[in-house]
Amino acid sequence: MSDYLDLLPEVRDAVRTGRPVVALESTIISHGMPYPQNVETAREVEAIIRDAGAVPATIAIVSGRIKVGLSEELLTVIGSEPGVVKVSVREIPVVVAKKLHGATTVSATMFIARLAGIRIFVTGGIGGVHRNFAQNFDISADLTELGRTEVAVVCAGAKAILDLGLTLEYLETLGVPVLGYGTDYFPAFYTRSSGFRVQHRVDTPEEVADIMRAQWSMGLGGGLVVANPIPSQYELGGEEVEATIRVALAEAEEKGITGRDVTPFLLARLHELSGGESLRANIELVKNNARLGAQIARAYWTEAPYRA
Ligand code: PSU
Ligand code: MN
Repeated sequence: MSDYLDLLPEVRDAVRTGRPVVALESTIISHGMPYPQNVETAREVEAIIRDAGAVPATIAIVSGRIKVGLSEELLTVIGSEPGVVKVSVREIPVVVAKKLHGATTVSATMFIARLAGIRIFVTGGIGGVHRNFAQNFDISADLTELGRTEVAVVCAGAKAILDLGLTLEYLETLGVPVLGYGTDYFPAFYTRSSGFRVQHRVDTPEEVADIMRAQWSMGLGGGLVVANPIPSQYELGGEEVEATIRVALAEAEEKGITGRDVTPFLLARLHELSGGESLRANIELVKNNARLGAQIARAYWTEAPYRA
């Protein structure tokens, strides 16, 4: 594993001694938000995790080396250089062997976090089953990875650019627990509720940590989704969001955008069409998730009997 991974010393020490560590993805930085707000947000999110008593570990690939924990300098490289590849699990071996720069999605970040011994990962929203699935067959590799990799993913649900009903169905098929944090409904990223119920509600970080321990110590594999709604003061209007999404989806179709370019295209258009409103919401929900992720990491590592 050390053939490919570079852990920052702080991250390595924390993992070795069983102190709380929180993984962070980098596609959200490179392909999910514009520069320079992306790098600024990434730094602030790391600071929030630190203030809450955990060690942040932003994950990315730099010149083919898998970095677990990024220096400020590398964070800026990933956030500003144009040639950074969006890396889901299937791109990891290619980007490593070709010694390219890569920003990891939820799926790739989960895989690498697990390899490094990290069990909690904070992001904005997970990928899922796309709308019009019967035609495009587009299901994010994030879901596959949630089905097989033992990492808890703290997110604000999944964006309404997706088919959230089908996304929840598919998570059920894969055996992935979906926990509503302080809510009975699956959040829709910019809005607090998608209208779809989650099966289980939790209200404290300790409850989440107990479920993680129960799942993994009995040998049930796979991840968990901790769905944490955007704070209400930052929530956008559901109908406006839906109208904007429809415009962006029609444009994507017209331009023939497919594969891994779909999500970044839609996100960028939403930011533009909403005049920056959606970007602000996006930033605030990630920060909110970072606070919760650090609390869960502390609850998990203080009494975790099970080590990576
Ligand atoms: N959802 C967001 N913002 C993002 C992403 C998802 O609200 O930036 C990114 C994440 O990195 C996620 C990826 O893992 O998009 C999913 O891409 P795809 O739909 O191509 O699997
Ligand atoms: Mn896809």
